[in-house]
Amino acid sequence: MRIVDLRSDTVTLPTPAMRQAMFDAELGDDVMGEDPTINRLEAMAAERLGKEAAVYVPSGTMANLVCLLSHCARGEEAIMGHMAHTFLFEAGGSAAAGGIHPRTVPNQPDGTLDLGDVEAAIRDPNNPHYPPTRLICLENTHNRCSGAVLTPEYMAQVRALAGRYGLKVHLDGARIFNAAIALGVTAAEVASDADSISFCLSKGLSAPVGSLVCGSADFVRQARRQRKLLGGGMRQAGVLAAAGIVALETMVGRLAEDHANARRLADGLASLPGILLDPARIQTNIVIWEMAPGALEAAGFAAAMARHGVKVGVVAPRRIRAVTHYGIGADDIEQALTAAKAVLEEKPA
Ligand code: TLP
Repeated sequence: MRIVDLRSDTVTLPTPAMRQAMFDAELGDDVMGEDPTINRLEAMAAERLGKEAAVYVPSGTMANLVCLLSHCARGEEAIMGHMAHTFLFEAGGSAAAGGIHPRTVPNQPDGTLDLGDVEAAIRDPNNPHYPPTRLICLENTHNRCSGAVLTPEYMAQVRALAGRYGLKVHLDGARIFNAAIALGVTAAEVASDADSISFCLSKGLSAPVGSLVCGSADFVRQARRQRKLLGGGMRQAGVLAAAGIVALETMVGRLAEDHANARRLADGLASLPGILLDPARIQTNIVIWEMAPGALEAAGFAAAMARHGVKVGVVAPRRIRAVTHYGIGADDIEQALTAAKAVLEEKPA
């Protein structure tokens, strides 16, 4: 049976061109600034994101942590959504490694933070009872909000608010190219109102390893120090960065296929009794839905789907996530829909 793995776009494997580029990569000691392949990838990333500089790090988690550590000192506060990846899924790294106080405000279903909520969360800097607010963190696309896209107009409003209070803006752009493709703008436009951006090569772009942190030259100098502190200086890692260069050169445009497949999946699932999903909300490659009251719980549904060769992720007792990516075609979406229909029919009335 063919296995259709929709658990995450992190499961993507490098393309043959990436493997060849890895084999051929020119290498050096990156901690000494001498890996030509990493230097090239960093220059490309900075150019694509419209920033002065970039630094290559091992993971999206480290990319966000390096940014938070560069912006905030111990005891300072970072505002973020209650469903932000930085808050939910990074092992509390900003607090554990940086003593940074995360202050959550509710994520709206479209991934935004209400500007009134953000403003109300900003502390009075003259009151010694409070940790000083330093940073506002956004996520685009928003993982737990079903791949929702923040618009450049919204980002500009957050930037203006941050500017009024002297705060910085960090963008977790793990899937920034999905956002750019969905909006029909460049990644630089999506990133233009952020002081720092992290983005991943090893999700929809299919490289095996690595993320980039982008920002001003000064910011990236600090980020490089934080990367070293965290043990992320990787020496001859150009062997990995080579795949990242191929990813940026060849894998961005095709993300539109993943978005079309996600929409097809969402349309099909929404028509099944037992699944609660508004397909119009699916803008990129992440489809999250609720199991209706009376239908199987998420864990039971995911286990039954796996018996039909389709892997999905359980994100809450009644909530499931499926992510489309390189290697998943229209046939696989059909297999997933056929499996879902069969599983829902299997359930005794
Ligand atoms: N997300 C993973 C899991 O950790 C949930 C996934 O399968 O989606 N920011 C965002 C928005 C992310 O979705 C992720 C990974 C990261 C950061 C962290 O990237 P990695 O896994 O490279 O540390």
